[in-house]
Amino acid sequence: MENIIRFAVSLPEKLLESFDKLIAEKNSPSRSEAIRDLIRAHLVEQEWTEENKEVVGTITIVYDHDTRELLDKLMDFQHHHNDIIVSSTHIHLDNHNCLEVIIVKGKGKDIKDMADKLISIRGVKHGKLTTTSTGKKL
Ligand code: NI
Repeated sequence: MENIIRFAVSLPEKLLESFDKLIAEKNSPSRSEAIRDLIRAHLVEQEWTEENKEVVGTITIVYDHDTRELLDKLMDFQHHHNDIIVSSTHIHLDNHNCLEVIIVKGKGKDIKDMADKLISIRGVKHGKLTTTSTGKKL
């Protein structure tokens, strides 16, 4: 079991009030858990800016499969990035719209560049990269 260290934090009263309000809205079980989550979020954000750190994430895209040549383009694109793409899942939302979740692993900058290119392919209606961590340093 990991050692837990207690430390005191001094904050302006107003800032603490705002924080407590946020904690209540987010249903966080305690200030400690909320602060741990904030620290982890900050560390993950930092990992994505480091050059040699391996990070993981997901790219979610929504597109109309009737758009001309789009399926071929998306397939081609994913084959060309098989060093980053670990897996993908496709679901058919309705008669036209598809949702795809692509799991990625690699260097933050490579993933961000790849996600930007993928999301900007003509016919992709919406796309979003979610950045997270391998969890090793958290
Ligand atoms: Ni589909």
